Amino acid sequence: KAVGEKVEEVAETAASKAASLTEPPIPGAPGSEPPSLEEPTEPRETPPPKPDQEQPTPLSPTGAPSADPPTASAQQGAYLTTATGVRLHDTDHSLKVGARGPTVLADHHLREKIMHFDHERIPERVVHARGAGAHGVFVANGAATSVSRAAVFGKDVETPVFVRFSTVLGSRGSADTVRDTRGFAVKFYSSEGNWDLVGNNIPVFFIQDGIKFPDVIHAGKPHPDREIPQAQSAHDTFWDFVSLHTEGQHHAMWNMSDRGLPRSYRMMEGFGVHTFRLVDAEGGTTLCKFHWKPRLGVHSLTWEEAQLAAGVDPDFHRRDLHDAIESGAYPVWDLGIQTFADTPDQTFEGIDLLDPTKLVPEELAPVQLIGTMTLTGNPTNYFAETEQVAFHTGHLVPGIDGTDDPLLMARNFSYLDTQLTRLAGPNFNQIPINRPHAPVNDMHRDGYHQSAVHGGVAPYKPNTLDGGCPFFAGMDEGAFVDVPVQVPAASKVRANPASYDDHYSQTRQFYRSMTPVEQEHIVLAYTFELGKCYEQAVKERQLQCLANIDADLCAQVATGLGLPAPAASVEVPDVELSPALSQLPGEWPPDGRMVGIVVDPSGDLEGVEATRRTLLAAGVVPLVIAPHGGQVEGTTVQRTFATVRSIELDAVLVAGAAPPAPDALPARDAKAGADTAALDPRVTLLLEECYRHAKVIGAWGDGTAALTALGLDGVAGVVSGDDAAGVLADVQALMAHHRVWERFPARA
Ligand code: HDD
Repeated sequence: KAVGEKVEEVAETAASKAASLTEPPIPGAPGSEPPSLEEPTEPRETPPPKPDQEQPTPLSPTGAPSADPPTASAQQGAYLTTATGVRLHDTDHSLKVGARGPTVLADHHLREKIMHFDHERIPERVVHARGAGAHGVFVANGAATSVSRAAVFGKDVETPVFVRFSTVLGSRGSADTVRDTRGFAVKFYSSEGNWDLVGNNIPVFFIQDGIKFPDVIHAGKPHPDREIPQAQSAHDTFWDFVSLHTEGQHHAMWNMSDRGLPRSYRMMEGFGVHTFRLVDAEGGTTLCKFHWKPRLGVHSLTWEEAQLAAGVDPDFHRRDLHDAIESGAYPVWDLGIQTFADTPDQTFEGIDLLDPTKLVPEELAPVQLIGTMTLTGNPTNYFAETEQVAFHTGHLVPGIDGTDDPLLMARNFSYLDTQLTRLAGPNFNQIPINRPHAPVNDMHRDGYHQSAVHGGVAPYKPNTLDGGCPFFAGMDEGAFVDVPVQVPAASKVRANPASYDDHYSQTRQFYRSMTPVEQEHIVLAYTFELGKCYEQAVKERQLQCLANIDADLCAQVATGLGLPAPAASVEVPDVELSPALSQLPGEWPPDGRMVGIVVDPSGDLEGVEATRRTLLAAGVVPLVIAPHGGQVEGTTVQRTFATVRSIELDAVLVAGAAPPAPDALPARDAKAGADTAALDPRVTLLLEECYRHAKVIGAWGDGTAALTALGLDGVAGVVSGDDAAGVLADVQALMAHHRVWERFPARA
């Protein structure tokens, strides 16, 4: 047909369509029903499906339904293709004029492959860039239903979760075991939409007002002129900041304690930090703080272990989490809440609940357990899940609300904003890992990376054209209805409440609540960090802060720095100690712990097998260690001296005999007075380090000679005996305490 004819045809079709749309009667036409001024209350017919809004329905990248789950839909079909689905027969050779080139510009596959590679990296998170993720499930015990109507807290309700643990200061490729705060962010894919609990392993924060966040982070990040040091606070700008903004002293104290060096992500507490507001079914409100309690107890590395791990195994925490989940030693945390009456002053026992630099001691407000989280799955693809997951403090569900904590308010702005750059546009909630499992029917449209093909024509309300869809929900249909909280009339000011001025009483409370060995670690940490500062004025100002916290702490650090200890410069109210702040003492299950077993062909290999079986049955991972890989008389070797280091082990056993010194390696005395000439020096190093790091050491049969040679007989936490089973039983009992605390000079 001629073009003119076609145009005519299209115009006719459009006219007849328009005519058909006028039936039934045109509103307002003579004889028709009077027009309705109301938006319809029910859809006239089911609105067309909106592909991104039917989570988790699998979709192909074009928005068409797909048989594959969303995360797998990236790879379909058996053949290698271009990004547009054209099958390829070669991907190793660019298209050239003859085998020696030149390469031709017409090679689309080459250009597409290189273009995509060139753009694989996205900006790393401005903080918390280094992280590890895992999938799991949260099961509520129902205890919170009296204070919150959130479906996620309903008795026995199971909610899928994705968790991301992280360090704060380091870049994405930095070491895991640096001294730093750890992020503990949990995304609950609840039936009422996503709830993100974006917390840390420390219950207080550096600053009281989010407007200072860029400042504290700039102070903690590497110096801009040299871009060092990486991933740590041991430098001038950090200590300059916290000694001037003394509200940061409390958080810094936690960082200097063993909490700054977790043994594993599985052994960290988590805290929501802010006070949140729970809303019950009748609209009643309760203030609360969230706590994650690890079933394995809180456990930390020693400073030397942390430093060794940063070199020997920079992925220490990521590996630990992955291996534990892979081996079925699923990490478990109980979620708990401290609750407080929602009084107008929002304080509890004199503690300002809106001040994020303050905690509420558990002795004053016990943590009530409301559910359990178990991590059961590793990510399939780190970029797709761990890197692209986007948390946000504003992702709340009905029954859980925020408060006016000025830090939280700034966070509510920041977490949305940052994703625009990091995930390149406003549609990041369509990325599979961020998609809610609840149905989504928002009225957002278009934007970069829009992957939905929205149906309907009226993304506004009220509307008649989409039959009034989407509809508003009431409380009964699970709507998030804002609590009408009273805000006292006041002038707009740039100021803090007077209660925010006390920067030291809880810092002192923390230090004085520690056991002697924990206090010793704190002293050493301050001494190290300030020893790394160049500026005398910074060291002196921080010593002044320490003097305000505790005179003895200040004196010890000052001695280490070779500086005079100042007297306190402010009056600090004394507060009751809180033993719950200490990580010690306690007994904990051994799941996923590592026990090294040093073997030699002349040793007790039957005993090794029995030991392995007993450990595996107890959920502990046995690692057979020998000078070479392969097998030792039929026993499979898992680590050689080249691939093991003490940091990996929670205890070490010498099985019947220790490998002797090989001719090729010169023997050396590792410990004064020890007679280690006959021992393989790598065994000496391993045992020496395990001794220094206060790990349980055991040996049986002739293996005990190695302990004698090292002068370890009769030392606390060193077990020797005739048979493997007896030694192992004692070793397991000692491991329940995490470390042999008596071995530290200060004693537990
Ligand atoms: Fe934050 C990431 C935790 C204060 C701004 N923060 C981030 C993550 C965690 C926290 C765990 C990593 C999330 C992930 O794994 O993707 N942040 C906290 C806690 C805070 C806190 C417990 C205080 C109680 N944060 C805070 C403030 C601001 C931010 C006051 C800004 C005003 N935080 C961000 C951010 C990040 C972030 C820039 C970087 C990447 C991201 O958000 O998604 O928006």
